[in-house]
Amino acid sequence: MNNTKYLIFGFLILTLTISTCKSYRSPDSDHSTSKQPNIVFIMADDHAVSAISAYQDWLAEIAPTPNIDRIANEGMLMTRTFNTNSICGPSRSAILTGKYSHINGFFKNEEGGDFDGSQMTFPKVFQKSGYQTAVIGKWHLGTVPTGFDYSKVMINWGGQGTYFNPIFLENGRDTIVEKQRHSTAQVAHDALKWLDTGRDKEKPFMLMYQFKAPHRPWEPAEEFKSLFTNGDLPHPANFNDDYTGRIAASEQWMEIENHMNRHDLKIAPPEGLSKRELNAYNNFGNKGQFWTPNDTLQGAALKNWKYQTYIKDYLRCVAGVDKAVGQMLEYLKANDLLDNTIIVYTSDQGFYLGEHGWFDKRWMYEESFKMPFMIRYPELIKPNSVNSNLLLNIDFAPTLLDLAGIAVPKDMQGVSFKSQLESNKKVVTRDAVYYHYYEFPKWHNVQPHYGVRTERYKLIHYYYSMDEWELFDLKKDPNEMVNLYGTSGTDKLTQKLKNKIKELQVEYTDDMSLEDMRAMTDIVIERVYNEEKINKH
Ligand code: SGN
Ligand code: CA
Repeated sequence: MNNTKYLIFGFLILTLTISTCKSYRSPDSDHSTSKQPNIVFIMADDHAVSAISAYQDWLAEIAPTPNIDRIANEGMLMTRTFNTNSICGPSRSAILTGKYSHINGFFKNEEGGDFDGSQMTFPKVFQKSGYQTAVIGKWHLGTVPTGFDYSKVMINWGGQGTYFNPIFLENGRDTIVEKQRHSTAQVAHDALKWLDTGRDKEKPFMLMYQFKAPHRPWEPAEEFKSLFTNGDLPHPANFNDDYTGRIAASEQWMEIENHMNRHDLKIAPPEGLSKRELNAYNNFGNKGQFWTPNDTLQGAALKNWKYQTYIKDYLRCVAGVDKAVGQMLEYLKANDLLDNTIIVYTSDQGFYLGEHGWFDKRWMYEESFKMPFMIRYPELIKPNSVNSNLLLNIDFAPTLLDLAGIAVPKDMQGVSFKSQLESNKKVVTRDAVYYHYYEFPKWHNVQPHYGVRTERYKLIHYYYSMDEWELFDLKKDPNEMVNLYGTSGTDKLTQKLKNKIKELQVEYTDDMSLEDMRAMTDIVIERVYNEEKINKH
């Protein structure tokens, strides 16, 4: 580590120490425990807004999600919820702590170390306030979950978990290989079991119900494989983006046409390969190596074949999640818990379903920056409500605590949007949201960048090994194809947005030098969870 890295590290540790030293108040004494709402926080992995029919986006008719939609139809649909760093672990850490990545310390998925579970998180606050807490399913934060009365989280494949034979760690002690069910069905089974027999029914509960699906490599359960077998699905509008005027975008490795591997697209490997050969066979394509399943399939036809294989498997995985959400809603209803339970549906971030020709996430472009978010709580929220204010994943923690009548720790950077759920109340809303992504070059060669998004405009700075800016008018160019940065008549607007970035960087204490930001990308700290270590036990 050079001096800069030490400095950043010292800064992170100091921040974490300060934040964990602050105390929080217990719930209002007149707020009787029995009346406190339960929470079911449902989170999928990489579930794009466009693949949820409640959003009425371009896939709505083709791939309906009736169970997930119920949460929105009977509650409120948020149309402008964004994350602070569009990648799994960092988004999950931001959700748990209510703080940006540079404060909670988990800013990269790869080689950025593990989540510091000793810091304050919203499940811990619920637990200290008398709630029964549990996390079941995907965790992906390395260290053992803290703040939960019960945990059963996937730990294989670097904490990603697998669709089949996933390995779970139960209560930080027991390793269990689940061979009977697909990962989504297993998580559903375990969550319902905990609700039914695992918890103390005298206390309110806060359950985090978290799926691996529909994450890469998009392996649906057998029962969903018959979906979408009648012909091709449509392409998104900017499927054939050529990245003109956007240098960072032209350098990524996440094109459906050029960077999907054989395993992604379910090409059966030849028999008799060694483990090493099998890996090489499966991963072929990741770095742009050309392959085709059939010598006559080339060019646009090959790109379309890859896209169809991908999108169909992705949507079949979504169908599995939708079913699991339905099972949860049915359980709550059958057990008279539906109306006193706040139900949230979200995803750690969005995803590209062919927009810009891509899969994966990471960018501050809308498809990955945006998170689905919907919330059902009839006590407060009218059915079919829609909220288009600018919200962030760091707001989830304060909002859920606030809804339960629990004081929000003062050092959380997010703000409660409880008042926005009560439609008759005047609310103060943000005029801009701030974003910062650090991981590079793994896995998809996406330049570290930060930026700001207002209702209408977005300004992004790619700063790691280039110095490039992008400016978009989201009203005129919702697909973010035309970079207006440096074009005539945009100087004033650009300056205004740059000032806003500075203002938010100061507000969130992310106002370090570019050199220090680059040093964060360069940090190498080994992760805890990996299969080899688990196998040694
Ligand atoms: C894996 C995937 C990547 C993906 C990261 C992060 N490759 O490494 O495509 O970007 O996870 O995903 S894979 O070949 O192993 O599937 S995240 O959800 O954990 O952020
Ligand atoms: Ca994810």
